[in-house]
Amino acid sequence: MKTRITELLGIEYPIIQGGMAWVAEHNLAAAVSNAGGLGLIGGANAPGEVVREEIRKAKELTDKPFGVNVMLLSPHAEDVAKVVVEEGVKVITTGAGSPEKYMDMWKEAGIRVIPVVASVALAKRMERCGAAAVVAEGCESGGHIGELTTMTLVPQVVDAVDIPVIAAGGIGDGRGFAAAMMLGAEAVQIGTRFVVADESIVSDAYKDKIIKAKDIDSQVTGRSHGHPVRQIRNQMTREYIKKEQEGASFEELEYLTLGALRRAVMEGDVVNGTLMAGQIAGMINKRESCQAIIDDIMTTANKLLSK
Ligand code: TUI
Repeated sequence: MKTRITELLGIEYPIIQGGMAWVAEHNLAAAVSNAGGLGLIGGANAPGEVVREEIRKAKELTDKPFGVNVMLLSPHAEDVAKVVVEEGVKVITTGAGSPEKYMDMWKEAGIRVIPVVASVALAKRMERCGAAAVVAEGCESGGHIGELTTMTLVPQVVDAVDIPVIAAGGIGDGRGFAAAMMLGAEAVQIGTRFVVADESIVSDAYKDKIIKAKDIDSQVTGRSHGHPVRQIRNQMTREYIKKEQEGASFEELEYLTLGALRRAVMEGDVVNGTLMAGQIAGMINKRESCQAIIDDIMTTANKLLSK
């Protein structure tokens, strides 16, 4: 299947892996790229030198294109923004903010910049400052989210910009892929289904929570301080939301989640850890390789779209 995104990025299938904090490290990114999609290394809150090492390790595992996600709320975003240029990364996605101040530097380096947006206004601004495409991410996604659903956001962004649009949020199989194409998207970004991939380094306990999750098992924390995060409900989310309702300060809430994503991913702490996952978790019921995931999505999507 060819779209402007497959052409732009030199990939076989229009599937991009989400740049998930702690989860999207070099093994997963390389596996997705080797399977014909675009793998991404998630910069998250990591220092520039850690991201540099991740990029170098990914290069050892694949000669296919891969990208880096720069998380703009990170205290190291500026450093990471420079490291990606120095390491010759070809594609950057950004999240949780506007990458305007880095655009000139990245474009001069010939990098294709694909900001993740949650509104039409930001999509238009990104097109004006030279983005090659945008990811329109609905609030079905795991992690930090905006207000609109994928079904409403994607067609509005498609109508508002001329650059290609990648749909994200609540897409985990060939039906979701086909639906996104119907909304005018030219690729999809998938996160949660890749969290449970064989090549993902995420703890077994975290993967099991996604596999066992039902449709209503995700919850959004952090609405009270403007940083809503979707994750699977557990003791931590219950305590967090209770404290939010009691009017706890941002600092107190932050303290509750300090290092919690790392604990979930690396140590399998599914009780007090942060289990970021999208609403699609209820539909994900097995572990498989990245190749099997991509093949399954494309086989179903091709059948549906040729009907
Ligand atoms: O960035 C994401 N997802 C993420 S980042 C992350 S790490 C984190 N952990 C806790 C708190 C905050 C971050 C986990 N998941 N997705 C892309 C995304 N970007 N979703 C929403 C946005 C967004 C929201 C508002 C982008 C821009 C924006 O406003 C910018 C502006 O200037 O208007």
